[in-house]
Amino acid sequence: MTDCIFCKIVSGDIPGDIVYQDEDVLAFRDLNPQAPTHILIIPKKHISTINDIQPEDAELIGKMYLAASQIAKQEGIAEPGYRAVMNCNREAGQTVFHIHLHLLGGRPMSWPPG
Ligand code: DGP
Repeated sequence: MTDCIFCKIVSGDIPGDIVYQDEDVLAFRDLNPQAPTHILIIPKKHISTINDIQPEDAELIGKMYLAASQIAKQEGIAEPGYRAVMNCNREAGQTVFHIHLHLLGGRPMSWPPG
């Protein structure tokens, strides 16, 4: 997608503070962090929202969570705990329409979220 910010980070057209990547998944620090650790984990393939995930994407979505687990260990937040959350559409607060798993940690989290 030519007008997608996260596709531009995948292609290198926009810089990202990259903490992890493999063939299918990229992870970089959020520009506007909401916790001491705030990393976005995205598929390199453009998928706009959770609603657009197809059955053939199942392995890819699993790889995003495997990356989350690995990055959490790297960042030292695996044992104390972290949140991995994906917003879908307007009412959930999605602002970038390329799916991304927010990995948040380094402080206590409240529940339910606002
Ligand atoms: P969401 O509201 O769930 O769509 O989250 C979008 C996140 O993306 C938000 O926390 C800010 C972050 N973000 C937006 N533009 C950029 C960017 O160009 N670079 C980085 N690193 N993060 C961005």
